[in-house]
Formats: sequence, C-alpha cells, structure tokens
Amino acid sequence: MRRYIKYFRKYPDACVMYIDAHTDINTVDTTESGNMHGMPIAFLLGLGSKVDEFSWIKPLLKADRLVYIGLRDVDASEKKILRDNNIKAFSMREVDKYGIGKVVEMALDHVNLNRDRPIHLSFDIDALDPTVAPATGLPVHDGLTSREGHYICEAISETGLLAALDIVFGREQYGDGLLLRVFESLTSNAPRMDLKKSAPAHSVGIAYTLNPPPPDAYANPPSPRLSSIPKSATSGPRMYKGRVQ
Ligand SMILES: [Mn+2]
Repeated sequence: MRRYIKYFRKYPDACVMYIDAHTDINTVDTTESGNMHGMPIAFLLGLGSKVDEFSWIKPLLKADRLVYIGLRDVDASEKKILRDNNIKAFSMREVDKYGIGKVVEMALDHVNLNRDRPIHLSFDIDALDPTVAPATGLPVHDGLTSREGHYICEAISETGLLAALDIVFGREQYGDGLLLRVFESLTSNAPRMDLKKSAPAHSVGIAYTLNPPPPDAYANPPSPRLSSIPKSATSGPRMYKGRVQ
C-alpha cells in the first residue's frame, strides 16, 4: 500500500491496470474474510468506512483510472462496488468473447485514451490459469493462458508508458521462470529500473518502479536513479530468489 501511495505522489495522473482473478476491492464494511489483501483498491479509492488504523491512506486513485483484466472470482459485494462506482472490468468472459488483443485495447482506451498517462501495472500471477502459473496461494481455474498473460505485458510495454510494475505471487518457488519471462516482456522498453520490495499480508509482492519514464511521456520526468538499484536487480533470475520480506 505504501508503494502505491509513493507512486501516486510521484505520478498523480497515473492509471492502474489490475491483472488479477480478484478485484481486491472489498471495503472494511463488505469483507467477509477480513483479509487485508482483499481490500487495497477500496482504500486507494477511498471507499468504505474510515478506520483509524488506516487513516494514513489517502484516496489517491479515481475510479475511472482503474481497469481490471482476468477477473473470475469476485464476491457479490465487490460486483456491487464495481457497478456503483462505474469501474471498468474485463472478466474472463470478455477475454473469451473479444480476444485478449481487443480486451487490452479497450482497457487502455478506458484508462488511457490518448496514451499519455503513466501506467501502473499490477499483475497478480493468479490472473493466469493455475496450470501454467501455480505460484499462487489462491488458484482459480479457467484463467488466462500463458500467451494471453504475455500479450498483456507486451502490449503495455509497447505503449512506452509503463512506470511501475507490481508482480504479486505466493509460492514463489514455482514461479521463477514464468515471472522472469513476464518481467522480460514488460521491461523491453524500460531497461533501467529501481527495485522496490514489498510484502502484502498473504502473498509476496515485488514492485518495480521503472526509471526513467520514456522521453516526452510525462511533463516532468523524474531523474534516473540507477545508482539506487540493488545489484541483485540487474542480474537476471537471481532477483527472484529468496522470499521478499
Ligand atoms: Mn488475486
């Protein structure tokens, strides 16, 4: 959550593309499980009752800057939140109906019509079908194929607007190879990166903030911070070894 806040302070006009089997948008009022990992988007949007413990989280994201792809395990309460807030979501049904190419295009058109906003890509590995991506603690069948997952990454990379990447996965021992390929797809247009680590409550998340943004993409591009990259972030698969805490 802190990385989102930091990121939105840096890129206030950013959009979020959330690739996930889940919406993670339950509020403190609607959650049945009480799991915090099901609520981060609600906090970012400022939905639900205020809780003192989380009063430091300011709503930073507007509903029309958020789009989902890959949904297939969504609570009824979350569906209502999506409807009430007019949040665009492409479930697996839309992927079946339109094909992944069209879905990504429609998703980009919704949050980034002129292709001029920085993109924060949050890619939960559970968006992919568990047969190709078992590195999740919450497997949901009938997900994206490996190619569909890669296509999303390639298409977003091609925009040249990727500014932050958050890959979320659980049982990382199963995910190294696949995550590396996803990462390579994404970073082909972003050779320099600033590795940030984070650890959501029930999964391991790695947020990569990619620096610098492409030329002319933003009015005030941040200065590169290559010197701050840990050595492990520039040496291939080693970046995925070990549990990130
Ligand atoms: Mn998920």
